Amino acid sequence: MEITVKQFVKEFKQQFQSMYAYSYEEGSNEQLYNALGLLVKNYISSHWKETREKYIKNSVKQVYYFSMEFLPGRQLKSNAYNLGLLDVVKEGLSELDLSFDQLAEAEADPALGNGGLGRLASCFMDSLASLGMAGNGNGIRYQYGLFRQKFVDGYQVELPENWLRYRNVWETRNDKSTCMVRFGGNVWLEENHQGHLVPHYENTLNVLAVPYDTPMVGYRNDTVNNLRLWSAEIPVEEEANYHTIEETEPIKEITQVLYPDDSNYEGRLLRLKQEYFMVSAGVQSIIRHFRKYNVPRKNIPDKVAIHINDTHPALVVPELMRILIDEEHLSWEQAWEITFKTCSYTNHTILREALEKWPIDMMKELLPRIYMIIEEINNRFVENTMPLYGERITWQTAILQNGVVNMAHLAVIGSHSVNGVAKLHTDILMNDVLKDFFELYPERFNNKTNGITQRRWVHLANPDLTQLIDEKIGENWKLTPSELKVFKGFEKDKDTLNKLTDVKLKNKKRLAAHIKEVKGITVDPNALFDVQIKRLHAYKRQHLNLLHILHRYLEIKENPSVDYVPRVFIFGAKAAPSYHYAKQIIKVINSLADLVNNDPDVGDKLKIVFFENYGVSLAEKIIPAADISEQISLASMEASGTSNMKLMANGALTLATLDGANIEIRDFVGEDNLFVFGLSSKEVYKLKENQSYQARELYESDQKLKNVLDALTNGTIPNLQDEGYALFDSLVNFNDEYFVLKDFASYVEAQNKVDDLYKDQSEWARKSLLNIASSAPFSADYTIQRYADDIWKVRSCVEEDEGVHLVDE
Ligand code: T68
Repeated sequence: MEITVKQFVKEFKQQFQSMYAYSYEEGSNEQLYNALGLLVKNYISSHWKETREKYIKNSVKQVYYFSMEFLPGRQLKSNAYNLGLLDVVKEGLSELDLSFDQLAEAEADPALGNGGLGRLASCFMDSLASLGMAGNGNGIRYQYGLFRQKFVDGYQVELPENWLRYRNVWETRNDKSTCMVRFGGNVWLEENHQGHLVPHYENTLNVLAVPYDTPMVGYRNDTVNNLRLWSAEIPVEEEANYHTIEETEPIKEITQVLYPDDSNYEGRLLRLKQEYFMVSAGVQSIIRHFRKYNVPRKNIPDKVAIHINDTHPALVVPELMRILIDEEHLSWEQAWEITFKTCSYTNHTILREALEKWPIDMMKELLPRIYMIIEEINNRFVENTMPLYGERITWQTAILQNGVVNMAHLAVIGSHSVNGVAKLHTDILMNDVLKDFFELYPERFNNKTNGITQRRWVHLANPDLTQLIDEKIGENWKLTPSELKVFKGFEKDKDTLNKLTDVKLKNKKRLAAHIKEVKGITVDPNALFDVQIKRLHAYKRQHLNLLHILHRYLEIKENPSVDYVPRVFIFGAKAAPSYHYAKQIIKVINSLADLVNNDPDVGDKLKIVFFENYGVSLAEKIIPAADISEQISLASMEASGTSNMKLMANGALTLATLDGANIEIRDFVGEDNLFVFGLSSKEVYKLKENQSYQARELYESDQKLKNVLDALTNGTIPNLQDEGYALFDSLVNFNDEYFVLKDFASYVEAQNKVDDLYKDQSEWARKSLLNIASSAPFSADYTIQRYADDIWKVRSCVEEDEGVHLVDE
């Protein structure tokens, strides 16, 4: 976009004045940010309109990514960057004596997701737009995002996240495109004059779905796609029926708050309401938009792809059937053909406790018509499957089982494609979790390893690294990520390695200053920065990290001259509010931090920093400063992981089990350039199968491990209630479900190798460079290209010479 600094300055002043009726010099950071955001949005709006019109004019196939969660992060910088305006904006503001970075910090970070799944959805939005593909997001505009985490005396406390407090400049409320969503009541079918069975409804609760649209700006290609988030309101014509504020609550609460659990299915009625609300509004608006295309309904799959991000939006399948049958009057067979060809599904977890199974009674009562359709889908499935595959497989794969609706089964049966998010994960789906389905429909299964957008996670988060890469290999890698491999050619170049070390040090100094500011802890930027940032969960094994730190602490106490490389262990993690054990782990880490950080015997050898309120914005600060990336889940448990990719792209060396996408990281960067430890997934499966694991035996036979575990309960760590005992119990007395003790020795050994390598700074820098140069395959641009080719069958709508241009990896 062509705008001069002079023009920008003029427009910014005008924008501010028209909003606040005084001069910008008197504005607060929030006000200045709002004015700037709205101005940038103005610049976006013509492209937004043109993109939409172009798609309709050319009858372009549209992808709709249905997700209960999106984690876009702050948008000002990223939008200005993708538009090609960031430098102009920065320069213009500095002419006005304003700091861009300071204003950018005033933006609320919309925490409309729990973690990896929501962030992946947002990386995909960025890549879809940057590739010039017609990709729409469909989700919920939660009034409160994921809770704000605080530590009080080391315990996690959850506070409401009122992200809309100072308005949201990026969204546009779109009153022209509202939809009505119906819940409950009675439904019965009656034949009309044409002989169609039509449903009649009575006593339903009617909820108005109001869309708020947010532009998704492509990287320098004039494409602007749409993220549509729905908000629940009382229908205007029904307002008179509501007499008190309390009576309006059941409606307003539908989009009030995000469920804060990323791994445990609770089966709350409100959650089911949220899911159907988002799905129904989304599908209705797709069908409405499809009509603009003027093609027969049987061609819906040629013009529309609906993606189901985990099972949360799986009601898309019966909802699309409902609309096609009840409102478009198609036959069951016609509707099914369309639905199944339109939908595709991604699985993100193998955790049994996370699988959604809604009680039939609940579904029937809340969504009577939808339940009828699910029952019919199930009956037809059973009828078709039984004669070919027999009783066992049929009942194992049915949608209705033991009084529940199995949502994964609904998603698989209703989709033409089912994918996992890393090679190992997809293998596990095919051979274990969905193995019966793999027998029924082998052709539906495929792998799509996750990816990240380098634009946010490297170009913007790490400008100094970006500049160094530009200086060495030119700028092509920004449009063609695979070009990054050229950087490998510099692995022996002293100048490059020195500069790379300098960049890292500079980033670490910046993070050290932030640590000082928010935690009051002084850390040495020359120490090794060891980072584990992700949700807190037993399978991710933050407690394995904890045990290793405790081990180091005990060694230092015993022998203060022990030769450890000074380290800063950095954590960022939220625990689900009801996940007691995860919260106990947080408390123990925080108490250990108090002990270690204040022990004069320890000095700089060991520091622990547990950041509060980990999220996208904090990740952007931490990741560029990381030396070690901790990816230590029990093999087979982490579907993919994506912080592993972000950290690698920023030059951290990975310390990992062979789990999720860590395996692909190893394959791309080579065994010598990361640290692998622990059980393989095969070994984990075997150990579980033959039930031979005895955690207590390890505790009793390994003296070092015993010392560490005893330190959880013998008063070494101050200020604990029963949290140390809880950890000890789970690990020793309840046989250590995630094999922490089993992997401990090999983890400690790998950590010692990390120390050894760090002593050789130029060798460390060489490996770091190789990691950066090998990270291109994890560009979400490639991931999206594969979804587009294999699943959605959509193509770029921009000219060959515009924007991101992918050649093979
Ligand atoms: C994550 N899943 C996977 N779930 O754990 C991670 N779940 O391995 C993977 O990299 C990532 O998805 C992207 O594929 C989640 O983040 C959730 O957040 C979630 C939320 C609600 C309910 C269940």
